Amino acid sequence: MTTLLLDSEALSPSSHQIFTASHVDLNLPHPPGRFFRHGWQSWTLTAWLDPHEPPLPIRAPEFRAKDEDPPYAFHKNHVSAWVSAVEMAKDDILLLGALGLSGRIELAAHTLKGFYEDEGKGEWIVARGTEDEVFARYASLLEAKFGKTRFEKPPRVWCSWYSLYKWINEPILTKALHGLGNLPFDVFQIDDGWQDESGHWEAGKNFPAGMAAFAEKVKATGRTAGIWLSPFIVTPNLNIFHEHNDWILRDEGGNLVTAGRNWTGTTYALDVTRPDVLDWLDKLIRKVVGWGYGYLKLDFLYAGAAVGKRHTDMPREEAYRNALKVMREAAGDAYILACGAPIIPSLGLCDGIRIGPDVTPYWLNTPLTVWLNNPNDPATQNAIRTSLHRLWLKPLVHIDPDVLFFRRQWNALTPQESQLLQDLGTLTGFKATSDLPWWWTESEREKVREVLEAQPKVQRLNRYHYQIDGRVVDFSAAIPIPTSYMDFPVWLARNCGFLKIVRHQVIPALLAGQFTR
Ligand code: 9PG
Repeated sequence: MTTLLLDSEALSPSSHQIFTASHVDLNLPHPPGRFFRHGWQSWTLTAWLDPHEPPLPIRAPEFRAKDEDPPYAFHKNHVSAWVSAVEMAKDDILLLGALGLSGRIELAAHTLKGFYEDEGKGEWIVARGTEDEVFARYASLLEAKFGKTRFEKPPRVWCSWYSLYKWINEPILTKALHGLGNLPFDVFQIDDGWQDESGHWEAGKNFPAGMAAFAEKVKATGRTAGIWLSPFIVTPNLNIFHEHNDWILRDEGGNLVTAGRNWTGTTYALDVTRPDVLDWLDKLIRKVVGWGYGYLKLDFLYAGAAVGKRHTDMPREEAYRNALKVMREAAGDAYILACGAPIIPSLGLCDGIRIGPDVTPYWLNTPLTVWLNNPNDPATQNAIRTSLHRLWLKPLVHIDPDVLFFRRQWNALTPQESQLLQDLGTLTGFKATSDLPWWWTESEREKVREVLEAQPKVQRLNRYHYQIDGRVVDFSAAIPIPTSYMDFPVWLARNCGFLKIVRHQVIPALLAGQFTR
């Protein structure tokens, strides 16, 4: 073990140093005003936090597996994945960043403690300067180490999830595809629901003509066909779960490792170091690309880096990156959007990456976010907060803040909240929506065209204020992290939250599907 002791005051403004060590202790002259916490995967909280407030664990275990970096879920101090920063004075930021795959940084009183989870040695950067300067410096080192997206411009995407959820079928998607007319969408992407189960990657009963036939329909409109897959997780009802039970990752005690819940129940993680699993992943991606899909949204990727005892013993994020590389090679020229993905280990192997939790057609689901202490939960406020703190990744990879809402129908966001999300889409340059075209009024449809075509001048004024073509946009409303110190029973919070999902997400989806069969 090599611990490097550094005194932050030895670093002059606008400078940086690079070191190799397994541990770095960066002593601060006084407790910082703010601490930048970077979440492990797409959905995990990323924000400037008040270091005096201790971390609050997510109260429901199924969300800890899905949303957090599980080994640190109950850590007494704040732990940041790969990079952290502290605010020592106004415009005087100190950043400590790892250039290796398993780097973590803990804030312990006056010390930033960097460590590699696998105890290995690795590179670190310490930088001092303005917020823009230090994050740009870190990003350029990451680019040199891991590479960047291969596509110049992010695609403009229609995605089926945030209107139809899993209730998709061939007729309704065909209607949506044709309803887009000549709006400038580059990709038409089918989300979760086309398959019968995650792990059995064949057209389900709602796509009787098969997935290749649907890709043909999309391509005939001049667009790229996109499809969703969660290649690293399987559900327990599947043949592969029973026939290849040894493919499932186990913990040290021999128990199967669950990868949290999705909309259909508990999922399990594959052991992605097994040659037979890698071969299966390779064939899966080649099959889907062979069907005609040129845009792959690969979701729940964190499961590839779950904690467990693997066939080949290696650090979990290295196992993840190797498996992603296999899929990258199998995908050829297809665009890969990584979702639910550990951020740094995905760089250079994906073209786009989701940088926040899912949006919803409402601001916050109070029972799920506030009562359960889960700022990673799907909700537009949570999505804006985390995505906004990851804009510094833009030079490396297309950053996807999730879809924008243009519809007023089936949308409980206020016009100001919808606009804020659209402005975030403009900042990232990654513009997508799930609105069903027949939900738009004529003027909403025109707004879609305008936003998709716009290339405004964007200027960062300060942390939460941007100027977009002369208009000042204030994101402050999304920044607070509301918490509750009341001990609501977890079952009650879950059920109340679920009611909100039914009211605003499930019912509109079911009604839309009902009339299109
Ligand atoms: C499809 C979706 C969409 C979405 C992804 C991911 O059960 N859950 O709490 C849960 C939360 C988020 C989630 C799925 C399930 O979202 O981010 O864009 O593709 O999967 O299932």
